[in-house]
Amino acid sequence: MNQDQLKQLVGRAALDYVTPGQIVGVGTGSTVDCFIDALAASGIAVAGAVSSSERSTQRLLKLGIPVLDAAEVTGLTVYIDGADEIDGNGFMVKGGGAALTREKIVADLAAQFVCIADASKLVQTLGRFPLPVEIIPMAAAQLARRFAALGGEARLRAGVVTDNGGHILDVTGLSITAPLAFETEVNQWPGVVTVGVFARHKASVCLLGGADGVKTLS
Ligand code: ABF
Repeated sequence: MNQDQLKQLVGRAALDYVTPGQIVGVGTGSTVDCFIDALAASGIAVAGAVSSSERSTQRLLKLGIPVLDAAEVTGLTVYIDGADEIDGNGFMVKGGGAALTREKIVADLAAQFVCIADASKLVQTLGRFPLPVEIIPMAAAQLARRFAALGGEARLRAGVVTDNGGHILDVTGLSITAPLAFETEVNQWPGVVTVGVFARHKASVCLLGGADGVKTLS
């Protein structure tokens, strides 16, 4: 199976974590697009979705799935989202789709985070994928210096303004061996809106699509 077929496989597999009548948290990206399409085709009548991006919102609405604002719920049973990298502990790098801030907000509402990914996303150590960081533009130069002190090279993602009006730094050259400590440290740097390490909000379950089908890591 090619990567698209693997994304469709895990998108369908995530339906096992959705029950009729509930409100589901929905992430962003091409794998999540497969989940949204599978959900719409499944006939599972969810009460609605809390979405992590305009991209996912448009897709959900087009397929007839109501979208609620995060402020309208007090919590979610499940949040379904992709990742750019995931390690064996469920720690992730996310943000390739520039939606990391709202993804973390919606993940924070959910009791369970189900990550759906093709096997190419599984890594031993996070950092091979350029780490996305949503920032306040005026802090860009100082944050680049801070990442350089950690061995990273930060580049502004050209032509991208997030749904929140923020800019994105992509940081290459990092080896994130302690994701929780790294996320906690970088979160405190002035000008950082969201760092794309999801360790405090790690995946409780990962559905990994590979040649042998879907592997469930938890
Ligand atoms: C999203 O999933 C983003 O955080 C991440 O970049 C993306 C992965 O996208 P795709 O499923 O298209 O590989 O949550």
